[in-house]
Amino acid sequence: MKRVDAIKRISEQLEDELVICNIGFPSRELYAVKDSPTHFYMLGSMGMASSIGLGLALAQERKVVALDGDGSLLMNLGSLVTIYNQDPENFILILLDNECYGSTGSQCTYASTVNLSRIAEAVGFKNIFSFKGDLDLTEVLKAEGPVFVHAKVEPGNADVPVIDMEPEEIKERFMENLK
Ligand SMILES: Cc1ncc(C[n+]2csc(CCOP(=O)(O)OP(=O)(O)O)c2C)c(N)n1
Ligand SMILES: [Mg+2]
Repeated sequence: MKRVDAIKRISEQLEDELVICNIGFPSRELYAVKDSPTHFYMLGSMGMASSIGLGLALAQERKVVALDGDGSLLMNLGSLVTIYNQDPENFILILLDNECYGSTGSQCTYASTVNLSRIAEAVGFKNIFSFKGDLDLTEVLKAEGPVFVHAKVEPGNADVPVIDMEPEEIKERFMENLK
């Protein structure tokens, strides 16, 4: 399954959950597949989707889904430790693992030799789901958080345009939806 198909499958199963999406093509693909004021598209640093998602889950009661990448999670592995210790029951971290820095030319990451869900398990996450094919989130959405979802996807980016919203617009629309 390509990352864009995984994103499509995830977005069709979500309702009013808040979504924090990883920088680069994942955000562009989500924006192209389905845009919503419940989406926050990361346009800045790698590694921050899980941390922003955690902060948001702790700050309010709605369910938060963070879509992260293997390269980004590897850049901020400590985030798993913080998430586990903060224990937000309304937080789902979905790792779209293509074993590469897909957005910048598909250079390999170490996700091909290190199993990132085993790391989440070792940290203490109780609810971990692994997918290689169809991303049926029925059980994931019922599970108590923090939940870690490990989805293996194929490398490659969809041919989608850049997001035609200013960063301020994305932030303000998202914050308005939160009120
Ligand atoms: C701190 C930092 N370093 C480098 C970049 C450049 N950059 C943007 S996206 C990306 C690759 C992200 O890889 P991954 O998180 O695995 O997501 P994928 O594109 O593979 O879905 C890189 C290197 C950045 N935005 N921030
Ligand atoms: Mg990747």
